[in-house]
Amino acid sequence: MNRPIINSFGHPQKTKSQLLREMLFSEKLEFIMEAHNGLVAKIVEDTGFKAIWASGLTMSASMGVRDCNEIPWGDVLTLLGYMNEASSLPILVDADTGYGDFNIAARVVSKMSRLGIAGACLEDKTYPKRNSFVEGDQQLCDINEFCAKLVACKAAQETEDFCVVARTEALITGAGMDEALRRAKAYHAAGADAILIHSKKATFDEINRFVSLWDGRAPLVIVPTTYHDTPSEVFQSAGISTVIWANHLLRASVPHYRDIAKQIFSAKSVAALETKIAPVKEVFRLQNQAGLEDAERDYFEQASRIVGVPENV
Ligand code: SPV
Ligand code: MG
Repeated sequence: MNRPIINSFGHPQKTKSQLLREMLFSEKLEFIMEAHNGLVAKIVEDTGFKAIWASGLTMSASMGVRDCNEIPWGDVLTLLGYMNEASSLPILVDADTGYGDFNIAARVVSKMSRLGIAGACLEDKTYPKRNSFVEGDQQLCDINEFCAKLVACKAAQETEDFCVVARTEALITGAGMDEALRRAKAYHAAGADAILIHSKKATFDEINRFVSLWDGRAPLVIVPTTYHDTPSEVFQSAGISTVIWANHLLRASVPHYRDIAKQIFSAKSVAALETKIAPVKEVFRLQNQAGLEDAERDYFEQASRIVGVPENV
């Protein structure tokens, strides 16, 4: 939910979108971790992260489909609803290209903001998009068309602080640095709250060049998947606002799932695995099983006070 979280004194605290906005505009380098379901969202929160990236790649992969809009956007909303309830962290959604034209993108943003999602990131490729690291054709959409999409999305958001992050894929598609800067400036003028500048290079140099030419008119967000060896201090001193660790928990799960599945398959037994897997009790904790038991007790006690029916009847 995006409603203000109530603190222990009963005072409303900040909404999720306000929290995300503060991160984007803070002086300090901030980090956002990916999640692709409610369980992972809860683990990200438990770890200490302040926000979640609902990654298009990892949500798709977790459903066994490709990252090219194979999940219908209604299903993305359903998944986001679970993730948003499982964790109190703000979610920045990877909304791909907005799943269609300006009209579809605006409808999606309106629904996401009503669901309590903190922000949406839209990228300037043609629909259906392909993951930025997939070899082959990567098409930028028309700059005016994308600006109109951003204007429509900002007009459609139904919570004041909802953040629209505009992502340019100009460097990914090979359109060049000047085009990346031209687009980033236009997207900010069209209402984007922040700019995500993406690169598939193995070093930070390309993004660093972009940052050195950027006048700071909007915060910059990066996704260091390929330039993974760059220390975060370098991002901080370059003036980056926010780093997204976009796919690492999904990728971590693959070898672990495979390893455990292989062990059980070949041993035809689950003996000796307990130290390598989470206890069932930990799964219950992540699901907030205790919350259900507390609620049941409270409601039945209240009901028995109201109607005077003895407990356990
Ligand atoms: C995602 O996480 O789906 C992203 C980031 O869009 S990337 O995969 O690097 O394009
Ligand atoms: Mg994506």
